[in-house]
Amino acid sequence: MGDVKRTSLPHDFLWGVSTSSYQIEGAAQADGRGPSVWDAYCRVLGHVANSDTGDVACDHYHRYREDIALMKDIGVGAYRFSVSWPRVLPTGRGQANEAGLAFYDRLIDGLLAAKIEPWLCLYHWDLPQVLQDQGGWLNRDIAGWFGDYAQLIATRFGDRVGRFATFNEPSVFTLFGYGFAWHPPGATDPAGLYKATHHVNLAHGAGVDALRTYSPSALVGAIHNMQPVRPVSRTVADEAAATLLDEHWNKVFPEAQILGRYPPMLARAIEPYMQPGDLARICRQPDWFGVNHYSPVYAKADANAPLGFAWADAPADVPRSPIGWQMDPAAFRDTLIDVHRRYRLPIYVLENGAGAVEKPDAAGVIDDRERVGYLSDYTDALREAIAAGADVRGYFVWSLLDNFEWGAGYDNRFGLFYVDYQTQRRIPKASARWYAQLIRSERTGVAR
Ligand code: GCO
Repeated sequence: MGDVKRTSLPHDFLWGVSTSSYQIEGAAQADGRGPSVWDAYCRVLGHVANSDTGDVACDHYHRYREDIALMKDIGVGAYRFSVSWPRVLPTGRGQANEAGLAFYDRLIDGLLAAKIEPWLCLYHWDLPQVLQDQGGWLNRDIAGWFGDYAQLIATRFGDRVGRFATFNEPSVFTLFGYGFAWHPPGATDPAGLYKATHHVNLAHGAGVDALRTYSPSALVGAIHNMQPVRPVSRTVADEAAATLLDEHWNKVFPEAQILGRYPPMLARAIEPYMQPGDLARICRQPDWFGVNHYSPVYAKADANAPLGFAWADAPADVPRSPIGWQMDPAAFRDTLIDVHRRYRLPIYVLENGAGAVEKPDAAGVIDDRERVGYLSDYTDALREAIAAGADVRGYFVWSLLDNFEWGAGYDNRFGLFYVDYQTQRRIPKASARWYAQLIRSERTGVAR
């Protein structure tokens, strides 16, 4: 792909890194933070590998200054993080927790001082447990609760934050939480899934309205995992499974939010939970489209699964990352081109990266060449997408730090920086140096 490397990126192309609150902050009991659904879910045996929890995580709550310094060292122009709803509103709504808000003030001010643009996501899955106790995403009132939370955040931080996202990967937390019981609340309840899906979309609409009202200059969007869904075989049943998973995974949120419609199969399933005017409450033209992408996914029919389909393994012979995820940069390129054609919005890749089970060698070095290979191939694919006309304006690596990888606990590491959880020491991996070099060469126009 020699020519591809010379494809020039827009001069203001944004290089960044991403994290999320529950995965890195720790300080679960500090300064009045309330419990989230993940705190509760982690405590049930069997939910998370090694019974890991986010109680301490990377202790970013106390070490954010050091983490900003790491970002500055790499030279990123932007940092995407999420606010922990229960840290700023321990009871979900009503009285705000000043100490929690003050943490994000310090973080944002530190980023701005380091000339790193803060990108703030309102929801990366850590719903206040008290709201779960009132029905959580099954309670239609949650759209209003989310709107009030968005108002608080816009009012408090809108003077310094210019980019807001409502939700991170709504399809993942709804499908895993209500379809497969892999995330809180651990349900396998198709009716609950359809209802929760619709209520998340209503909350998105309410959130966008609040952000735009209380922070009028903000540029607002949402972050969607977009991955081609492939049938594991060419049978009619597996093809139908892939089409249905594709509606859940790639369509039911962005199509409702941007095009004002539900995809055909899910439109029928969601219909009973809709009220007149709902799609008009959901549909808002965003300012940008956030894409998270790692690999294609495979679907198969499964008559015993609650939704009639199941995840399937990728074919045995495909290239894989160290934790077994398929590596297919062409699928990334095609996804970006497809998102561009469908939505015609500025695209920011807000997550891409590779997981590994790794540790420093005897010399204390983490030579993560597989991750470097992955990032190199995927950023080349991004250039190809741009050369083909996709309006991609930024790319953020997942993740700055190794962190709490949901059901996999701390075993799977995605960081550019290794975290020694015993000492909380951060160690740059080879990929951190590679990324710094990439950013530097793009900035100075030096050919790679
Ligand atoms: C997300 C992701 C992250 C994961 C990452 C690696 O939704 O943003 O799930 O939180 O850590 O995708 O799996």
